[in-house]
Amino acid sequence: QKRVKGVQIFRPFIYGTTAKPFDETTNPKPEGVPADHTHSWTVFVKGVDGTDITYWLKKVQFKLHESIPNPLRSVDAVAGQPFSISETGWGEFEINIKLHYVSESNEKPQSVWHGLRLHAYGTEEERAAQKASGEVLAWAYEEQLFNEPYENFYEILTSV
Ligand code: SLL
Repeated sequence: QKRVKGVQIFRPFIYGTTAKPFDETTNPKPEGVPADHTHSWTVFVKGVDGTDITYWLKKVQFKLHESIPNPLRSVDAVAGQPFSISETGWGEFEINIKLHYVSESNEKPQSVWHGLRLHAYGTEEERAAQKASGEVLAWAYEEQLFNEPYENFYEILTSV
């Protein structure tokens, strides 16, 4: 297996959370959700503008707060779909997001940390905009770097 020397391939992606307060009209609380839960939220890893990233990303593990049942969640790739987990809760916490690359890459998994945001944050204007939209987004744009990829993985990366 040979590496392609002097080559770096970047693939953009987005990870983060989207949270919504429960509200009788816009986001009613589903049956069975505990009384102290105030929000529904989603944590995800996805391509930019719906771009497929499953040709380089095989699996994502989300490590949630230990107060949540089954805090370690594993999501396998489905072509064209985001890797995501949806939950309900009451508190903010740090989520560990572990990225597992396709086996052809020979890359070890890498993890990033992301702070779940339930409550509006930022400047007064930003908070007002979030309240008006009914959602709190905490999204991060990232670029995955593949340094000197193996030849067959280089083929995969560049044939999309
Ligand atoms: C805090 N340090 O005190 C944080 C912890 C934990 C949030 C937040 C539980 C949801 C469930 C939940 O929302 N935990 O019971 O499924 O703010």
